[in-house]
Amino acid sequence: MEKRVYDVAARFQIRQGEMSIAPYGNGHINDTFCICVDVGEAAPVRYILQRVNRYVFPQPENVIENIARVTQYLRGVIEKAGGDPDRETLTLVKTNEGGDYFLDEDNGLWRVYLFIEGTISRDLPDTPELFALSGAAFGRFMCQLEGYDASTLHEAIKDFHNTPARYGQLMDAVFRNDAGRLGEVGPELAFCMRYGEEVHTLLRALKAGEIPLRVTHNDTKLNNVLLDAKTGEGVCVIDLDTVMPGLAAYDFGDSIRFGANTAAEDERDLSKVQFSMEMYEAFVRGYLGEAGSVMGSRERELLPMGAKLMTLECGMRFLADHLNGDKYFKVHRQGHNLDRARTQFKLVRCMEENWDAMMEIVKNA
Ligand code: ADP
Ligand code: GN1
Ligand code: MG
Repeated sequence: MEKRVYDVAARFQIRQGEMSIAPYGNGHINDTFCICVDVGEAAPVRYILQRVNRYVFPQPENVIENIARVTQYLRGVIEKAGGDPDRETLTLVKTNEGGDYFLDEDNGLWRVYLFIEGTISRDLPDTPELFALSGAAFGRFMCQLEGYDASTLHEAIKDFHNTPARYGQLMDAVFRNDAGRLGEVGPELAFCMRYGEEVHTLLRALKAGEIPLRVTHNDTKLNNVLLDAKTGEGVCVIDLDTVMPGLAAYDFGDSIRFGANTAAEDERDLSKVQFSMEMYEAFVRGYLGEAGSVMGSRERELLPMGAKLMTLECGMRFLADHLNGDKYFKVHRQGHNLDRARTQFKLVRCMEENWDAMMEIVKNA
């Protein structure tokens, strides 16, 4: 590991002892490392060290401020409920100067979290039961933030889940054709263009006052919730970089697009990419079991639309990044973002084939 990562770790108030640092996790955005400190006890003490992605978050200081505020609030909620705040929410470890982040000589912004031990993070749900438990965790997270004052939050990424704006960004990428890849994406682009009207559905419902703006997570994929390694219960919702005002339907939808896919997000063999109604049903059960009581009937009714639009939106973002030359999402092979976009569009088609059943499950939950 680069010496520099060790130098950065030394800037934080972490336990003393022999230290090893290695890359960690499968996030697409930040550079994540696990710090392991041998403190002479049976188990090492671990931390998560991250360099926040400055291309994605142009003002990472604002992101840290949001996280410091939200986690402080969550600690209070968790304590009141008799829980363990060190385990049930993220804890920022202070720098030696008492700050929440360290800026390196290249203006890279680093932070450290306590490592939440005894948990697992999954890239595919093992069973419907585990997926239901992750649904419960995200539903609970939204309820925990019900009383939080949204006006204290910075907009970490402008128009993050504004599906019409994402559609517009894709069209901009097409016109610029920066990476010269436009010739490869004809069918995918034609697919997106069928949705020029439908992309407005949720934001129009918000504008019409049919559904509320809430404080939401905005990145609810399965590997952003840590589950108890023994019981599978959701322990802690992580990756709080995008906690901002948003829609329940988009949070619901992001979990579905990731976890009800029978294959990986970047699967090349599209015959393996199917929409699992069993996983969908399980997530609805877990999510509404926690959040259902605070949601209105129109808000519930629009959950399937959240799944479809979020999947389309994510596909459009992958496709736009492919056209822009892979600047946003981390890629590990040629055409990686295009492969990801294709799985999302296949899933949108599968959801449309299952639409009536998707609506019915939410109605009867
Ligand atoms: P990204 O924004 O790049 O997705 P994340 O914050 O989600 O970064 O972190 C990447 C991965 O690191 C997570 O999916 C999870 O597996 C692991 N992780 C992050 N924070 C913690 C933590 N506090 N304790 C244990 N594991 C963590
Ligand atoms: C990114 O950070 P990560 O890997 O959990 C992205 C999400 C996408 C997701 C697609 C800040 O999530 O919006 O849905 O990749 N996060 C950001 O896998 O853009
Ligand atoms: Mg993540």
